[in-house]
Amino acid sequence: MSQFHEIVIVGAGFSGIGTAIALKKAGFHDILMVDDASGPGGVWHWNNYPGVAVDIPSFSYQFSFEQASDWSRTYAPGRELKSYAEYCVEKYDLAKHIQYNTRVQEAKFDEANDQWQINTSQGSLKARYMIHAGGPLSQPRMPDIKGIDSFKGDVMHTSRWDHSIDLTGKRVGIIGTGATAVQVIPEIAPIVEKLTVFQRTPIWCLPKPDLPLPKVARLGLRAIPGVKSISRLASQAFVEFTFPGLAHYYSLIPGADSVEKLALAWLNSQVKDPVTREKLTPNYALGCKRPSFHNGFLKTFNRDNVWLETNSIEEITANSIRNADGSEHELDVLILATGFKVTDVDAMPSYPVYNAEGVHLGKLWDEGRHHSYKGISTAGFPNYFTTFGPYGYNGSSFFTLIESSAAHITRVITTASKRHASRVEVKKEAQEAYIADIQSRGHRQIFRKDSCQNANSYYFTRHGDVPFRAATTMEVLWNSTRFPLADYQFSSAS
Ligand code: NA7
Repeated sequence: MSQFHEIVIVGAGFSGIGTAIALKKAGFHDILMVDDASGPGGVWHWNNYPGVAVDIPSFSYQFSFEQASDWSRTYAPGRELKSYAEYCVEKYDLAKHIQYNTRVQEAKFDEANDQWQINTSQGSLKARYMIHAGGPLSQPRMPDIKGIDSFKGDVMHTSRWDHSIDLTGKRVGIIGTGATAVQVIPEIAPIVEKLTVFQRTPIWCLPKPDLPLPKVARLGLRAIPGVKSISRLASQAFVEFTFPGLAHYYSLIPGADSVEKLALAWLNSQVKDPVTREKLTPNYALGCKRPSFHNGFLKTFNRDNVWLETNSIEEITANSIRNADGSEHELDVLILATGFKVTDVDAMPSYPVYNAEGVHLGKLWDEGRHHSYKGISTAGFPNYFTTFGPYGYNGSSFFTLIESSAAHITRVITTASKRHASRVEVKKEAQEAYIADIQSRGHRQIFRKDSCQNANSYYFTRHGDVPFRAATTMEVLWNSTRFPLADYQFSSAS
C-alpha cells in the first residue's frame, strides 16, 4: 500500500524548506519532504570540502522573512549555511515532514485519480501534488576520462569529500577550476607536498569583499533599528547589478565590460609568473559562465609546490595522470572538482518523470527544448511543479528564486483547493507565450557574445540555449503573485 500525501516535495535543501514553509503558512499540512541525504541543507549538506563558503553576500543569501544576525563573515562559510538550514527546519516545525535517506527513483501520473505515483528507495508514495525542489547542482559529474577506474590512490569528488583522507605531505591532483576548485585550492595548497591543478578552461576570478563580522558588528545588526534592512538592501543591489544586471542587460549598460578590465587587473596583480598568468587568462567574456570570487585563489599559483597543468588529460593510470603531450604527474590523491550535471537528461529532474501519455519530462526537455512556464510548471505535466525549472532563474540570490517559486506554486495549489479541483495544468499556449517573451529579450544578454563558445559553460544546454529568466528580480517577485490564473486549467477527475 502506498502512503498518500497531498503534497510530496522532493528535496530538503533550501528550496524544499522554503516551499514547505510557504505551503504551511497557506494552510497546507499534509506535506511529505523526501531527500536522499541524511540531513537538511541540500548543497550545504553535501558540500563540506575545505574552504566551502557562499559566494553571494550572506545578507542576500538567506530568506527575507528569516534574516540572521549571526553570520561570522559577509560571505558565510558552508557550515553556517548548514546550521541555518537546521535552524529553519526546527523553527518552522518541518522535521516531522521530512523523510531522509530516501531517493526518488521514478514518478508517474495516474490520470484516473489525478495523483502522482512515486517510487522511492524506501517504498512507494502517492501524492496529489509533486514539487521537485532539487537544485541544479546536486548530481555530481564524474569525468569520463580513460583509465579513471584504474587509479590506485584515493579519489573523491568535491561534493562527497572524504575527511578521513589526510592530504598532508601528499602529491595531490585536482581536476577542474570552477567555483569549487577556486575555494579548495588555496586551502589545501599549504599542506600538500605538491598540488597539480588540471585546468581545461580558465575561470574569471574576482576579489571578494569577504570581511569578518565581529561580535560588535553582529550586535549592531541585531540592536540598531534599520541596520539589518540597510545591509540587506545594499547587498541586494550589489547582487542585482553583478548577476542579472550584467548578464541580461549587458548591451544596455554602458561600460559593462569594464568589470572584465578590473578582473584582468586583479589577475595581473596577483600572479607573478607571466606564463602562468597567461594560462589563467580566460578567452571568453566575463559572464559567459559563472565567475568566481576569491581573494586567495590566483596568488596560490605563486607557490613553489603548485603547478598549473593546461595540457589536456590523455589518461589516468594506476598512480598518475598522463597528458596529451606525454608529460606525466605522479599522484597519491585525485580530487575531482568536476562540477555537476545541470541540464542533462538524468539530472533535470534527477529521476524519470512520466505523464499520463508516458512522455518522459527529462527527455522532452533534452530532446526538444527546455521549455516551461516561468520555471514552475510544464504543459502536459499536471500537478507537477519545479522550483528551479527552465527559464525560471534570473541569476540573483537563489533565495529570491526559492521565495518567488514558492509563492507561485502556493498560489496555484491554493486556487485549486478553493475551486475543488483535483488537477491543475499550465496551458500550452500560456507556456509558449512566456517562452516567446523571455527569448525575445535574449538579444541584450551577455550570452550572445561569440566568445561564449570558448567558455564550456554549464549555462548553455546542448542545443546552445541559456534557460535563464531574462528579468529583474523585482519583476520576478512581482509576477510570482500576480501571473494570470487563467494561464492554468483547473479540473476534477470525475
Ligand atoms: P563547475 O563550475 O561546473 O566546474 C567544473 C570544473 O571541472 C570546470 O573547470 C570544468 O572544466 C572541469 N571539468 C569537468 N569535467 C572535466 C574533464 N573531463 N576534464 C577536465 N576538466 C573537467 O563546478 P563547480 O563545482 O566548480 O561549481 C559549481 C557551482 O557551485 C558554481 O557555479 C557556483 O554556483 C557554486 P570546463 O570549464 O568545463 O572546461
